[in-house]
Amino acid sequence: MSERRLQVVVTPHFVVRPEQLARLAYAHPRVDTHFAMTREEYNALLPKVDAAVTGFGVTPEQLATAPRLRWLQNMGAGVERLLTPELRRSTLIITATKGPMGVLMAEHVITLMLALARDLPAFFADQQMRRWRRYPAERRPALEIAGRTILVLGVGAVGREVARIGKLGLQMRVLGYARARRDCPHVDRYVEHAELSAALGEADVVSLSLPVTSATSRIIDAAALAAMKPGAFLINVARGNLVDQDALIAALRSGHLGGAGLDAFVEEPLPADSPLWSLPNVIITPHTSAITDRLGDHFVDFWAENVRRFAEGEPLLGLVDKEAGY
Ligand code: OXD
Repeated sequence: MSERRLQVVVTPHFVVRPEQLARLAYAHPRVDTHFAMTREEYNALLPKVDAAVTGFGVTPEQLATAPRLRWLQNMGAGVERLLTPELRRSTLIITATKGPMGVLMAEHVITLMLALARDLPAFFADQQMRRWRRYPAERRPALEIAGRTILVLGVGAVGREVARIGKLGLQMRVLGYARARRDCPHVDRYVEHAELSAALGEADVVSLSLPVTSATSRIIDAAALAAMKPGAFLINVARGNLVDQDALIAALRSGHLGGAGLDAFVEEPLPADSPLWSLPNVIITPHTSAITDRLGDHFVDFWAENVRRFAEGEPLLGLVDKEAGY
């Protein structure tokens, strides 16, 4: 008797070219892949499929009318928007694209850190003016990174790579803050929640690579910012809501923080009237820390491997703990 064929719907993603996406059609011989180019096509297909590789998510109404649906592969890493109360309560398996972005995003963290350390924004401003200034009196000296301390909040796929490059490449001392896995060989010391304030005071650079959950929302609040070492840098490539943005602006304006490298904001796109745009010690990138020339390939390889595993009944990659929220 032949086994039932599995039906999977796949939605578009802006970094994945159609020919890359098409590779999913060959993920497994027993899987029929349906590409839904519009939300309407997706809505029409959802009741007929076993799984969805989706950027659209599933509404409670769709969940009620999709009897075959067993697995949802989120296209990105963060699932805070996808995880509706109904999905949390459902028996659906949810996976996120955890892992492939680790190195890419870590490269962005390191770029922002070094750019702040060397005060590249000031040099770019001079370059715009065709101005050759080696040591203007008002400019702080470049910060030497070797031997400095980085505190990595969230030692998952991204944080591990930040720790690795920081430790092995830049000779930094690495502190790690992680809820569960504490096995990164490049972290010199893991800190408990109760030690976080003290660790913030030890770090020259604080880098956020945490998911946003009820436990981590505004983990960098006014008190945490006040606990940071004077002149330290904050790097955020994760989610804007990890930080009290108004308190951050105040800490940057007062000079308590030396600078911030921000790829994630409370409101995105960052509104044109946000004071962050005009702070000289801030580098802004528009939620692009993972977007490289190879991201589309990484995504498709990950999703195709999970489709294969789904068809073979093997454990899926990037499993989301619905209780924990990531
Ligand atoms: C993600 C993101 O969650 O793009 O993947 O931020």
